[in-house]
Amino acid sequence: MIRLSPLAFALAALAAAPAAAKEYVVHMKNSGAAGMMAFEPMVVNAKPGDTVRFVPTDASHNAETIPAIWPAGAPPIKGAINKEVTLSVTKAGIYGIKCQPHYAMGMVALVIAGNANRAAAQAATLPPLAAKRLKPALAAIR
Ligand SMILES: [Cu+2]
Repeated sequence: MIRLSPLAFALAALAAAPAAAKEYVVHMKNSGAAGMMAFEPMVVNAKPGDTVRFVPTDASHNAETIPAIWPAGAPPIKGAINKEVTLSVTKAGIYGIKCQPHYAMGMVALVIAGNANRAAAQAATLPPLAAKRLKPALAAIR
């Protein structure tokens, strides 16, 4: 007869449990690592079930969906200026987020939770400064 220790039972239970959902925080800033007008961090690697909070650390920013970079069937987000908005990662795929007032200045972010919409995301037409910041991250998605 095989007897399992309590520790073995505990480890087996841990292995069977789904990974805990995580909450990420992205700051909306006038100046960040990427330069002027930036989401920080600019890229979040997440999984379905996670949430990403976009926090108005500095004034006059918002966070909303870039329609060309959004998983099919995932509800879009549109935060008001100076308001926090939370993205619930419901579908696997790539989520593009922009600050509407500073989109042309390259204020964009990515939440990468899979590659389901990779071709569309990589082909998306973006304002030049937004493309400059996002294209390297998009090109790295396999
Ligand atoms: Cu902004």
